[in-house]
Amino acid sequence: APLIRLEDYRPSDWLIDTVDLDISLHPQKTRVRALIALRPNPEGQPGAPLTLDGDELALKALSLDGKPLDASAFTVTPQALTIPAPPPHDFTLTIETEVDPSANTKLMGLYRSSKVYCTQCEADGFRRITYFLDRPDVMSVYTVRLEAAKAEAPVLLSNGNLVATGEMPGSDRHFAVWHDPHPKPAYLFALVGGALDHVRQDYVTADGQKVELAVYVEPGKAGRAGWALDSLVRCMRWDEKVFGRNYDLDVFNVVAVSDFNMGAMENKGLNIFNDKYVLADPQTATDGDYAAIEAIIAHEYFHNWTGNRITCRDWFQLCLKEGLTVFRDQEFSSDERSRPVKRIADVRTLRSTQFSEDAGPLAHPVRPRAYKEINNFYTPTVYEKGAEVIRMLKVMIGDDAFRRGMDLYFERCDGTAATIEEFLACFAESSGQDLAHFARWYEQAGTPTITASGRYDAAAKRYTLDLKQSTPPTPGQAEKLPVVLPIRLGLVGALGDLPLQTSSNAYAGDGLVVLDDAALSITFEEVTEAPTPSLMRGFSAPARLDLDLPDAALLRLFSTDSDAFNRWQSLQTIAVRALVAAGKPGSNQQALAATAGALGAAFDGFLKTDALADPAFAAQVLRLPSPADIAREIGRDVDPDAVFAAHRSLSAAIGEALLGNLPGLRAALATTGPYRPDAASAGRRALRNELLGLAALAEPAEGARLCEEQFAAADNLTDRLAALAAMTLVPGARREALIDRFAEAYAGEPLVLDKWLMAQALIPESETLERVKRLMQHPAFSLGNPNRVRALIGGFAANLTQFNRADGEGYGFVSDIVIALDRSNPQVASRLLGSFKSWRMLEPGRRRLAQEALGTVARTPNLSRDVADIAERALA
Ligand code: DPP
Ligand code: ZN
Repeated sequence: APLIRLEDYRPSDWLIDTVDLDISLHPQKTRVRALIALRPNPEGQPGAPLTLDGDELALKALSLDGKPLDASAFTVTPQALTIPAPPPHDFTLTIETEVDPSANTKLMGLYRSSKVYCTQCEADGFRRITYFLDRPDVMSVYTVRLEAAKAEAPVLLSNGNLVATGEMPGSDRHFAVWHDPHPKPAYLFALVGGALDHVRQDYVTADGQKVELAVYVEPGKAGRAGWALDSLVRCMRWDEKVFGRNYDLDVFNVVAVSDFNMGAMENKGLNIFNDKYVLADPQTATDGDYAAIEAIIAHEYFHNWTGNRITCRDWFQLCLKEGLTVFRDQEFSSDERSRPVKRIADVRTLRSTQFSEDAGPLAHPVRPRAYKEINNFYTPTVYEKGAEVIRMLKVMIGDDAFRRGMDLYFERCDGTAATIEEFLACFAESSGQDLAHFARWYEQAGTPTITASGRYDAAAKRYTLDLKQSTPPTPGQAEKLPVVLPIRLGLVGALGDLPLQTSSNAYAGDGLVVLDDAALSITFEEVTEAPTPSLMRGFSAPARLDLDLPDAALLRLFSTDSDAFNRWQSLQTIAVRALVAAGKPGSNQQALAATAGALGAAFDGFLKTDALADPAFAAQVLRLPSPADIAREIGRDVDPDAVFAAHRSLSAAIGEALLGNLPGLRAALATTGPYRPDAASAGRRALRNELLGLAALAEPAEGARLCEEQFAAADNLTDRLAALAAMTLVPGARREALIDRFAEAYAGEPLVLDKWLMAQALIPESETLERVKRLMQHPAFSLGNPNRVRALIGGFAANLTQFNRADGEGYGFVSDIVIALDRSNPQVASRLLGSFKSWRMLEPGRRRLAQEALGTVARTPNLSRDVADIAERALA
């Protein structure tokens, strides 16, 4: 496949001002008639040929300005329809194609999911519906007529506003016409047709426009759509208040479908969702699901401005909409819930997904410079690191300049397909700062390490902080330059933060130091006692911090730091340090016992005093970094079994230290009354269930009894699933019995059974591979449904010890599935292959076996571009 490069970008030679689609839905033979109005682009090449993209299309008819086009006037290949000598002026094309939605297992373009017609066009699915200039900088006004059998598709939806509906006389068919006045790229086109129930609500925007909101779901599931609708109303108000953004159509529809490659899609006025991120009731969704639905509903809604009204010039600019929109949804959730707890959760995700990507062969800049398959760049780097870059920008220029920059961006770029340069120019202007150096965050891959050390001169009352930065090489970028690192900091004394006084240029005030060179020394004056530095408060940059504080100083930060994030980080750092040391082969386990003692005592004291004041925070404090986090920190010659054993032993020892406290605390944390999904109630459940997991490790028999009791007594899925998860830590007949009870209780609930599949796939025991193979035969599993595959196979691939079995069987199993799945759904297959991204950090035996499995994939004939690209880059 050819490499597509940012530097080769050229404007389209042709533009399409309007698109009239007439789509007659049929399970196997859907007819699409597209009338497109073409115009030479003044910025393009005059007299250029017209090449329309296409993929797996059957062309049925083609006319130009209403007259059938002679066969000699155009050519059709599998990927394109070309008119070599088009008229040198405006003209129309009428293109008729036929597509088979039932045969579309790639879930790109038009397909059927449980009898519902739906579409997915980002990044390049529209070319699977009709021939088109399928690129985001071609923006058109769409009018869409949909026609279908009434019984099969009583509901017919597309983008924009509904302008007409009617029956087809003398037939069982009906139609609906939708018009979207906002020009948009083809990737935002959508349609839905099917028998669906819905819930609805009226909304009035801040500028007085009435909007009909609706959430459509499978028949019988309307009772589970309320939370999504409620979240939608809240995020619409929030965007008005915080970003001054109002909605701009008469309707806003959300549709849940059960077969979906991604989480959700922001099609203009018609968001289509993976049903996992819409459906919720206390019996079938966990607290985590409620929070995720709220966040993703908001994310897709926020795209209406950051993505749709202002879209991307080309796919290299993907982070322009994704990083920014993730930042916006994170801010929304922070305002709706607890800001520090949200930050901690987001940083956990960033480290586990993005830092690991950055450390391996699939590392790439936030704005990639080249790609073979754009679908492989919907990554944690583009999304999560992209959001971190926006967050740093806000820290650097301040809240006011950030808001004015956003306003300027909305004003200046509305209705355009924009670039990162245009975005940054708005903030350079609003802040008066030169952001040229800051822009390096978009170009340079890899996670910087900040190395810090401090010296206190008691006589001079002077504290000097030495800071250095370095970024390791990544594929294609051997040499790294310094990036702009905003470091929020404080100097913590016995009674809390000390005043900061310095004359350094790097000090921006308000506890912010900017490290933009390779090294920096900064001296604080009038420091009246030996301080403990608290660096990277709130995780002010997506970097690693290397600061050698003794455990006693970290424990002091835990009790006195004013920054909640660093309070949490302090104990995590103690745990990481001990686990990294103990997880290396042949290491000394003595140190681990000392750490278990120190952490156990800290947790115990914390739980006895202020944990109940903020249980959600306490749950985060008690949750150790995962074994995968430790493996990544070790970074080379990793033995997953040794890492896991160290982790197990520390967790169990901490559990033992807390045992005396457990019953009383769990009783005090029990929620009363019916289940409510709010953050405070969820926090109590989270801490209570964290303690359950520790109990299961520390005292398996008693832990198992508690799990059984909690499973039987619970009135909600959160507590029942937590009981199952804790029970999976305790091998034996009681575990198998609870697994069976769970399956019986939730038979007929595919989304709940996904969690059941995943909980089993994650069991860290050598029998798990056989169990997973057995579960593939279970009626709850299907290789054709992305959610099922991600739960069972994706779950197994995330199982550190079992995916990385020393005999290589885990690799062989997953790579075989990747090869099989690639024939039906390349996107899901290539995501799964991404599980190999950390193979180079393993010890030599596993490294060789993982490399062989990747090689087997790479040598398979007729691979999709998606899978071939990942295999090739992973091996490079
Ligand atoms: N639907 C995906 C998202 O919102 C891709 N745009 O991130
Ligand atoms: Zn998005």
